[in-house]
Amino acid sequence: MHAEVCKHPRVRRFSNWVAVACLLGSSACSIDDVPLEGKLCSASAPCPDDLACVSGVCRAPDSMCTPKFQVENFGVSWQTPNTIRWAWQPISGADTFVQYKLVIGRTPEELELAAGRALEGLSDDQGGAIWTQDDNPELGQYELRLSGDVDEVTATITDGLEPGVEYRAQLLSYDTGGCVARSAVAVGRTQAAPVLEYTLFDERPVSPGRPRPDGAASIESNGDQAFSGSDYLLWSGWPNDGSTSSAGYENIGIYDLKTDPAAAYPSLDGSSAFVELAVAVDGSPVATWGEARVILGPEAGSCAGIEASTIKPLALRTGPYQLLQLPLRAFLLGGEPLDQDTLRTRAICEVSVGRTWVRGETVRVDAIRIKW
Ligand SMILES: [Ca+2]
Repeated sequence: MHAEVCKHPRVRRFSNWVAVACLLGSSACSIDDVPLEGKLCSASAPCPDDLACVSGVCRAPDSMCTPKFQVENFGVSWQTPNTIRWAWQPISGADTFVQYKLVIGRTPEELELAAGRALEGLSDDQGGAIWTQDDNPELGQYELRLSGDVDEVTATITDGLEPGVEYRAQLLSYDTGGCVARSAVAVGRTQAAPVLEYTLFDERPVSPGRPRPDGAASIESNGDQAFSGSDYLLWSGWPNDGSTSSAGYENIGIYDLKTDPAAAYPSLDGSSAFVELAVAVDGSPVATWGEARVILGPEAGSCAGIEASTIKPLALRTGPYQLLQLPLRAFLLGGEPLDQDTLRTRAICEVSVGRTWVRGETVRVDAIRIKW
């Protein structure tokens, strides 16, 4: 008759079992063991079997509370060799929202283990099996900031995944009542590793491209600041000279590339091709409305008369470099996905990311490639 008895679900609350257990003289048994719902908990002090440790407090599991905040249509919106973008639709309002957590695993057992740990309030390092707002800030927000509109958070990207592997994920939605709704389980498989690539920017010399924004971004050389090699693109942000009030929109990347698809990447496969770029934002860890853009010229080798294709909204992480992998088929040009014919006949003129940057934020971009 030790602690095990007191933590057994049958002795939850003021039951006779507790009294019996305590009368039998267990030193580990005291009135502190009851009531157990609302009790503080941790990895070393777990809740009894029928309660979940949610954010450090024992709570009744999902089946015993009615979630006030839920999502529907949780699923995969795209995959690349090392990333999967998961998407959903909230069906409840912002007033009941607390946060999302996304759990991911390779097997049902791994997923359940990750979900259990997340429900206990545990997390892991950047990436891993439990994704919270500490990994991707949008998971802590009902809507994206600085959009000028209401743009609900409906997607997040898990990166650092292995190529050609099946992953399953579940979205946990936390509400203001302390209840957690678990979405349906979605299953995706990362693409196989790419076999070919074409570099748009990494190290000097840069084929005809130039840093954007023109005159404000530069190519710097410092191995500690670069994602790979020593060269990287740097935009130092809005000048603190009163010329920008507090924030403004800008696209950061490389432009005037004038690629010739037939010469540079004749075997490009639009079904698997993605643009990869490393982006490091030094700024506030808040998910704002953003976009990635691939600008196309009218024909091979020409950027006279350009047209922008975009992925939006795209929330960027702050901190160390994030290696974005964005499928070319996910970029919309005039409302239609980029197709093989466009990619094989028209120049790529620009690859960039854009959003409203607050004064003081700086951006580095490196290692921009098309891979397929
Ligand atoms: Ca580089």
